[in-house]
Amino acid sequence: MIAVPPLFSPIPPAIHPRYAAIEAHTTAWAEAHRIGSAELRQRLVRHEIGAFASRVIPLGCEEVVQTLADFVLWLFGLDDGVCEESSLGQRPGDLSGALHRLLRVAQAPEAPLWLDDPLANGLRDLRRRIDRWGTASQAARWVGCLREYAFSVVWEASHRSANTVPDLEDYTLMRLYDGATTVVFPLLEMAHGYELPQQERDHRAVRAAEEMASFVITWDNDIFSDHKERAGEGYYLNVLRVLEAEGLSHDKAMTAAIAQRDRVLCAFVRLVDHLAEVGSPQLRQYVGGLKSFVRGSQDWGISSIRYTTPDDPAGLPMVFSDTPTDDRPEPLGIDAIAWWWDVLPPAALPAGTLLPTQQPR
Ligand code: 3E9
Ligand code: MG
Ligand code: MG
Ligand code: MG
Ligand code: MG
Repeated sequence: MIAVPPLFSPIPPAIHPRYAAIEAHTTAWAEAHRIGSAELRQRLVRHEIGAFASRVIPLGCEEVVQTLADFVLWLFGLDDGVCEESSLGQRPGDLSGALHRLLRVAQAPEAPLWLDDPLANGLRDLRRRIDRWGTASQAARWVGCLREYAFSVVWEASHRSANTVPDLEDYTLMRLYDGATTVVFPLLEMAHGYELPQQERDHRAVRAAEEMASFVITWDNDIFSDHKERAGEGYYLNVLRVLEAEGLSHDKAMTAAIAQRDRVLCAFVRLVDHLAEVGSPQLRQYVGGLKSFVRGSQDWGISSIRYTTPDDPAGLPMVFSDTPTDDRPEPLGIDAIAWWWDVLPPAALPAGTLLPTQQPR
């Protein structure tokens, strides 16, 4: 076991005060909807998914936090139960069909489709609650995000079926979607009862901020879940495995992955702080939501027994660090995401730097 050092996080932690009630309701929801096999469900309800949602949305409407918690449990029912642990996950074509049927339920919850399928029924319930708390366009965006998640897990399944590991370029692209981060974004708005103006939603700087959040959240997941994933029986895929396949030792892969997420996290904070200054009040709230999503995932990632695995301890850190291991302001050298650095505001001058007109004579 190689211990994970404390990772850099400049974002303060927070948790919704109703987290215990939310946790209990999510357990009851999973039982009522029979999400996953009895064995998987028994594992999932111990992973503090209610606390996770409560950290992601610490100040929002309780019903939306509850919807997020139930949705994340549902996502693990799908990602663990269908994509990673079932034979469907080895058959990308068939998996694609199964996901298309689920997407139809999300899109047309009123149609009596697949009424004997627990995942379909759970998704139907989630869609009804999204309609209740969100606008029509937020619900449509949620379905669209679910579709991009589905598309990327089919790509992952093709690597699983061939027992291959993608290169870093392909993996980065896949991971922007297969960590199910984009499906959470519409709930960040719904929890606070606002809608981002269309021009801002589609602005490339806002898209860059969302993608940077996805990158940090999934790289952090890869680092914290590596122990659990490596110890599992089947195929696994995370950034450490990708970097090891490119020739790095486990140690060097860990250092490299941490440096990558540190650099993106530095860029993310610089970008969202700038957007909060120049954007609408809604955008200011939205980037606050992205920050809470990043920090909430970090706090849950180091504490949930899903990752700490007490019977075979993962050696995860108990705290976060104030200093990045790498804060270089240049792109990472991954072509698909190099454009993120084009939308960054100019780097702040280091404290104490004199402007040219202030030079002492
Ligand atoms: C994550 O990747 C898979 C998602 C379906 C997990 C659902 C969680 C979220 C939407 C919240 C944010 C995302 C995270 C925590 C990555 P993976 O590596 O299969 O997750 P695992 O927990 O097995 O490491
Ligand atoms: Mg997965
Ligand atoms: Mg997984
Ligand atoms: Mg509504
Ligand atoms: Mg993982």
